[in-house]
Amino acid sequence: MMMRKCAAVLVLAAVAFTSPSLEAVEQCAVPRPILIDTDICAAVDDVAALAMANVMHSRGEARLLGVLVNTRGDAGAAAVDVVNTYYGHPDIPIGALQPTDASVCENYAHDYASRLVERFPHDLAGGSSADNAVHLYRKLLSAEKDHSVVILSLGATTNLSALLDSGPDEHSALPGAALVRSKVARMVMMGGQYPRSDAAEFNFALDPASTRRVMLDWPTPLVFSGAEASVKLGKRVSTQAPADSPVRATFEIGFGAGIDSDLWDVLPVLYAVRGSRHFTTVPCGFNRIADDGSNECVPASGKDQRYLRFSDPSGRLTASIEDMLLGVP
Ligand SMILES: [Ca+2]
Repeated sequence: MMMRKCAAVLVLAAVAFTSPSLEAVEQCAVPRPILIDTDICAAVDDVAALAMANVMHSRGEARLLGVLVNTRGDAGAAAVDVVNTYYGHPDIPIGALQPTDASVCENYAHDYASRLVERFPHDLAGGSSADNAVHLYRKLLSAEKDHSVVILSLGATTNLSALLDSGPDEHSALPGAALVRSKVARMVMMGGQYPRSDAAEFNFALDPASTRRVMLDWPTPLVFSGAEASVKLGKRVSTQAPADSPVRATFEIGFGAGIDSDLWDVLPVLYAVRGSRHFTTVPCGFNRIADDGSNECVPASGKDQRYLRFSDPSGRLTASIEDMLLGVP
């Protein structure tokens, strides 16, 4: 019955050239098809988020269609392949912002990406050997049902802005914005602070012009998870996960063994896959981006932009996330 209702909702949206409501999306498309756009290398978060997506993919809650890297360092895409390979999904497509370069993330989390690549099995040599991120977005989106894909933006918005600007190719005759409108149900973005940032948040400040472009022109609902929404964990992962786990290694390198620290990217993954069970959404109006990447929700009509509220006073949700990261594949 639910599948029939979902099909009707999605067909109606397609006929009306609109996006289905957030609530309809949450009830439909299980396992949920997701794409992750990551600044892997910059913070430990991205490895944890990618690990969760792999676990949910194995459990049949999500379908991880592909991973797009938005950092320039060549090791980033190979580090994604390390995590996917560990969880038994070595062939999940990986795209990269190109051209890549020799930059490392030594200022962040002790450059765990390069160290993972040295220590753990994978077969993608690096971002220069990966598909171009925008090309891969277009290929993967065009193969999915209309209004079905949830994009998770966990870093810079550079690939997303380039996707909007992309032209027709061998995968789709639609230009980028139309392809997104056709295939994407919504995008969940870690970035900003709500309802207004005290100072520019890291992700939005990586490429403020692209962030502003996405807020103005992205043609589906947007849901933001801000700097104020984080969980503190890592102690158990870095001491109890299997010794051959690249997730354990990342926490050891980035935080140190036995240390709990703040993570942000895991929350949007949970929301994207499981919907509003653990969260409430608050209308943002329009997320206005200043030149430095700082943000503010301002009243607007015609936009469906919301931010997440999350609380976990019992710590149960945080523990369940850490349980997922502890799991043996
Ligand atoms: Ca990130």
